[in-house]
Amino acid sequence: MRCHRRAGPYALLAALVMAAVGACGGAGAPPVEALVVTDARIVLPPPGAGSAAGYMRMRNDGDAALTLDGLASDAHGRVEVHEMKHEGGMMRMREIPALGIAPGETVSLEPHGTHLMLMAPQRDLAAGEAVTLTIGYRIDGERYQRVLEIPAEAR
Ligand SMILES: [Cu+2]
Repeated sequence: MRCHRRAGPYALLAALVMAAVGACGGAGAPPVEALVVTDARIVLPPPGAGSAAGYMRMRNDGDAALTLDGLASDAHGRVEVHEMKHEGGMMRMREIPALGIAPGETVSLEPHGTHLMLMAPQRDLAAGEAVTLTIGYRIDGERYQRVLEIPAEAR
């Protein structure tokens, strides 16, 4: 149990209360289950075009902030989180190196918004196949991961 995020004059009282109820931080999911991913899909590029896109909802069910910390695909050499930015009248993609998700927050990765970019394909993927995506994240400096089978679909 890690309760050291609390600070200030009430820290000791809070720690005592939490020790009394036998839980750290209340009703939220434990860190190993904090990241909940739903509606995940991968959209394949046209043949030979390179990068695929990943869309999903990521929810933090825990009591502490969560930061993404490393993504990997069994079918790609590199996976990044990208955001879309207006720059000089054009939409450009930019990497978000460490996406943060607050407790209770849901981040939607969707077309024309923040998304995953699955780059440097290592094998041919057909629609209907699944990609094994590993999502690493940190909570209070500890590392956890989710491993998901995500269906690939044609654009
Ligand atoms: Cu992108």
